[in-house]
Amino acid sequence: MKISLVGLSGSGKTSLYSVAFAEKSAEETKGLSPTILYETRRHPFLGLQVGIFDFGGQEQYRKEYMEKPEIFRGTDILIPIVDLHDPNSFEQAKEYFIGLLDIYRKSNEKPTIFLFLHKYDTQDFQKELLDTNVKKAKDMFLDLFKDYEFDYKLTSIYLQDELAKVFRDILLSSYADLKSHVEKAETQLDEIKAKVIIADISGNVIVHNVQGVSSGLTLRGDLRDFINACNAVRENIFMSDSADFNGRNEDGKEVELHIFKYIISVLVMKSKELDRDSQDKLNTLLNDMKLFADLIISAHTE
Ligand SMILES: Nc1nc2c(ncn2[C@@H]2O[C@H](COP(=O)(O)OP(=O)(O)O)[C@@H](O)[C@H]2O)c(=O)[nH]1
Ligand SMILES: [Mg+2]
Repeated sequence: MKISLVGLSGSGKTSLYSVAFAEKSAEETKGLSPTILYETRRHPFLGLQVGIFDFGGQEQYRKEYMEKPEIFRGTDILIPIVDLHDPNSFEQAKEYFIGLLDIYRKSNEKPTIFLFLHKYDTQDFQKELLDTNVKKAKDMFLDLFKDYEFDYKLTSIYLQDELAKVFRDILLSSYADLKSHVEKAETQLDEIKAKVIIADISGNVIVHNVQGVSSGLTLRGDLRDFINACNAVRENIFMSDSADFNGRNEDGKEVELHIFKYIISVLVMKSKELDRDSQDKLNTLLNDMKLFADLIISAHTE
């Protein structure tokens, strides 16, 4: 699956990638240097290789791509980015996007489009101006993509958890039934009195009810290592596609890991025996995640 991030220089493409996928904090993006020509990164998600193409947006490069439209081809999801802090750039961004749509029209491609109205925050920026710019951007850009499967998002790297969810939902959008499972899991988690993290085997957090366990989509390193180690045992020693692991200490702290179909992991942390109701709900959740894993596998083999 190819995701292309496109936008003028400085609109925030590399920052978006870094914060959502590469464990960077928003502050750390301040020193990023402009992308030259374009950069490609691969990110595994639910067993798929997701390619992320970050196209440098400076004028000279934009010209080059327009002359070499092949590099945009095969995009499944196009993410045009508008910098809400820089309304003077809107007109130029619009021209750029129109040029891109022209390329897709000529090659008969119809990527799904998610427009990011980006830098939706008041970091060194006035609230009133932000609202004005959102309105202006909506007026200018929303009509542009009406022939496409289209949605827009207000995004900011300073809202890292929300941003991770935006990308998660975009990545899931290509699998019809998966999203409803994730939404169901989200409500189930609220009712279980234990800490639960649902992640894929590469450590992309899909749903959780614990603060501070992820940075963007990426699960904390120690927990990721734990999942990796258990996954190796599953594969090399158990030689089965699913397995459960359990650890506890004298104080009654417990960690439970369930791996389903070498793709989904559910990590449960508790400090005492769960009440009956929570345990029932956890069992329902685990069953549902098993199903979820089956669905992913069948989506891949389709
Ligand atoms: N306030 C704010 N600044 C951002 C946001 N995203 C990126 N930036 C800043 O915008 C500048 C340019 O970002 P960069 O990712 O290099 O843009 P690119 O040229 O499109 O790759 C950096 O100083 C970032 O810190 C955001 O959501 N909010
Ligand atoms: Mg860049």
